[in-house]
Amino acid sequence: MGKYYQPEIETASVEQIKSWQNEKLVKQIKHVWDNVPYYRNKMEEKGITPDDIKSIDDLHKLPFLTKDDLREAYPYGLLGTDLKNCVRIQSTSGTTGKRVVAFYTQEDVEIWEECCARAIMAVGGTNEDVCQVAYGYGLFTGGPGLNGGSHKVGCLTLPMSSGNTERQLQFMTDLGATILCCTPSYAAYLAESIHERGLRDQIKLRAGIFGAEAWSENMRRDIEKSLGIKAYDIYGLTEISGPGVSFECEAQTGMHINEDHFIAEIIDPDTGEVLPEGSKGELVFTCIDKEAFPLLRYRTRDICVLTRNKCSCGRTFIKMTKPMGRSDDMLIIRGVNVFPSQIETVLLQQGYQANYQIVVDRVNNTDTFEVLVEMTPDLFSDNLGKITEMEKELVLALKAMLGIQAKVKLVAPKSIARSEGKAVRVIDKRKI
Ligand code: DLL
Repeated sequence: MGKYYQPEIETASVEQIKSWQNEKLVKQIKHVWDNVPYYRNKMEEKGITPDDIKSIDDLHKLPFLTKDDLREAYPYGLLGTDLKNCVRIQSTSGTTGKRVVAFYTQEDVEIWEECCARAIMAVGGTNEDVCQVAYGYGLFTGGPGLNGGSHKVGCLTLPMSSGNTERQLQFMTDLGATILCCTPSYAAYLAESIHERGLRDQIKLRAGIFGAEAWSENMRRDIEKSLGIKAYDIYGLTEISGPGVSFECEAQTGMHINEDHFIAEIIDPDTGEVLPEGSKGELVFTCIDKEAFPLLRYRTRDICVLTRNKCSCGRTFIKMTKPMGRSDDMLIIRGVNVFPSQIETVLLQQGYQANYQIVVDRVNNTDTFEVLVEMTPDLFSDNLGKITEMEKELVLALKAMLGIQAKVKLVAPKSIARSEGKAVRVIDKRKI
């Protein structure tokens, strides 16, 4: 059983990795300078040209990119190649209705799928495995990414997408799925459903590849125990490709970053200063071989720590800890990115004011999501039927914006506590 998808790369010496990075970075800067006027302008504003970037030691000279840049350049402003060379988009919901749209050439898709193949082989995946992909398919990157990786490894791939638990369990038992890919909350829900139905003896799962949202070591142990599997973390973001930017190995002590494609830095989120290895800060990625969507120094807003210790799995790629939080106000609820501003937009569109509170909790390993909304005096009603009707309308409008179901509770005008400083919009009771 081979445990690496590309052993010569995954176990290369650190000098070799740095030398690949130097070479690819210099080429990538030229590619971006020549093809992405938006980024070229940013470089010119900083007074630098491609000649200033000779190796990764010069990376800090480059300007950062943020989600605001993506919004400003939407949809085509950061494209690094002709649209006719692009074969795919993926997307996440973005703030105030504007989505993040990432583009891929065929080569970009190949590399992304290779990264996912590495993640599957790192959990012991081979062509004898049956890989059940229960991440969402479609615009979300989870399903398509792991699906492609599973094909590359040669697993029998079950492209289930998320939801429809009865069908998930039927295929899992009938076809003997051995690897499960989904969000940790969905894995926990599936585990619970398996026990409720007395199916524990009929499943053959041995590994899970769970990511797209924060989950704790406790949750890992719960899932491992209840399904009798080893549960591994996987990380990624749409802007940088999707799942597989980094992945966990048998050591289960952090995720190896695919450094032959992405250079990682940790910065101080307030000053932008690059911090030394081992410091906690915001993760920044530079894509060094993407053609269609070549983001440089993209600020992920995820807070974590990078360390390069010798790993028992033999991989030499640097490791990142699980994200420990965010440097912006984005929430991840049931694997879906949610910004308070999106909720505000919906409320204003529906004639409410921006007096609301989001309450998130995790009950039985599943996220609960409630939005309390103040009625305005003219919308105020003591007719219970009318209120239920208005709540239902808001549930639908929020679902259309966010893609997930919230519980909505309308409350009397002025009943949400006013704050003297920043409004307390979010009450996150999850202990992760
Ligand atoms: O969540 C890609 C993905 C799909 C990763 C399937 C893993 C598995 P986005 O929807 O763009 O992409 O959300 C990206 O999700 O910036 C993190 O804040 C968070 N995130 C992703 N993976 C993890 C993880 C996908 N393993 C945002 N642990 C990122 C904690 C994660 N947070």
